[in-house]
Amino acid sequence: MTDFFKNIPTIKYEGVGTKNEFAFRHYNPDEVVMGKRMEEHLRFAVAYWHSFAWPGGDPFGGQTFERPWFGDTMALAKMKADVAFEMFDILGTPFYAFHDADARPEGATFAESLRNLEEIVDYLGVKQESHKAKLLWGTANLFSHRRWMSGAATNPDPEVYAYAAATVKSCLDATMKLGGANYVLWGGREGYETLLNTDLAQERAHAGRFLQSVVEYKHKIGFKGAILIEPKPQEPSKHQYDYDVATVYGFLKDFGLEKEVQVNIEQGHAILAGHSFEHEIALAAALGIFGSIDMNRNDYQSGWDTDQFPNNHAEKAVAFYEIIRAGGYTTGGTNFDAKIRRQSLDPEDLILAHVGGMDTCARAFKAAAALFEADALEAKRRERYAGWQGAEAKAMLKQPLEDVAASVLAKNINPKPRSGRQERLENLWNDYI
Ligand code: XLS
Ligand code: NI
Ligand code: NI
Repeated sequence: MTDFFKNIPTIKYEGVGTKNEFAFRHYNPDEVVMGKRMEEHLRFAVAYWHSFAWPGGDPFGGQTFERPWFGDTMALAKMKADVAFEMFDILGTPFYAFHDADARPEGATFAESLRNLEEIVDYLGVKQESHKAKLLWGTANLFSHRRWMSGAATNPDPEVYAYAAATVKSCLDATMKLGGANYVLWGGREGYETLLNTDLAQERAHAGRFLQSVVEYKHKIGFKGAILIEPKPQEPSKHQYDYDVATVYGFLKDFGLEKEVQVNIEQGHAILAGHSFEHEIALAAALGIFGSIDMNRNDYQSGWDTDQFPNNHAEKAVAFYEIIRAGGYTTGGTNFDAKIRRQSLDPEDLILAHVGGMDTCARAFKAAAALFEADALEAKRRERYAGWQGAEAKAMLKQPLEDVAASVLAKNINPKPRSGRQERLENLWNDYI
């Protein structure tokens, strides 16, 4: 036991009337909604990097947090893991997620980094046995160290490609050993700063081959989890090749991977790409590649990925509605890829940020589930497309263009426009929020 969270109680559900800051108002893990416990629906995960590795810097200033586990030794890495699992226990979160670089000190060579990773993975494995939290996903940090500055799999230097392959292999091995439900690839530097020095076609081909080899390796070792790509349009690169869900789908098709790889969709990334979170989820579901989400919120003015904790349940309800329509998570979950602000120095801030985020999601989820179960919106949607249920309409989709054209003359077709009823549907939403 460390004393980092001393005097902070385990968070319990007390309901909306409570004045206790250290309690859930909406998240009751055991409450059954749509035939399943909330905990199993939401599958919350804590992100190791924001809560335990990030020092509180921004582009104008460095470290603001002083944590007793900051430093480069294995002993400190283990203290970090101890504190992390204490936080998972306090929150009751069933999952966590981490990059290699969050959990182990960087070695002087790849071999040393690998040894450090293996040692911390063994340590995390022992922790998992005596605590509730399990691994939602593992991933490799292929963006922080200076070796990645010109990309990882898309680096012009073949040695960096090799180093990236070795790193991802080690992180897939680690994820498999810890029983991870997924493995995530986010291509932070898989893109370019300027086209003036970039062979875009070659870089894209390397990214495709790299991903194929990751999938091949997954099958070789028998990893049963899902491989997930996390789309993001830019930041840190000027342009990232995994721009958004639609771009990733085209990329997967190109390399024959659309049945092998799904997406991990992040709210802030959707906003940066000029989409809504719910659009990205709905599109991924429509394409059969919805996997998991990184839950956070972006500042709508700043133009970068601010990774704030969600606190607007009405906004998140629309996203959860799309997840429910998609059939919910299978291997995926709700990972808080969110960090407290750099002035939020106290251990309490770390806990209460997650409490608020979990409550926001639970409230959003319950509203979305109630609307879905009432079938109010879906009934209207079905009604809108009802014309396509007729045999003639279905047959038309098989006909050549000229036959469809001829039917307009033969039957004197003269369509009558109908209201899309947007405002009425928006009002309907408000009844549930
Ligand atoms: C950064 C990404 C990152 C991934 C994991 O913007 O969201 O945190 O989720 O590498
Ligand atoms: Ni993310
Ligand atoms: Ni992000």
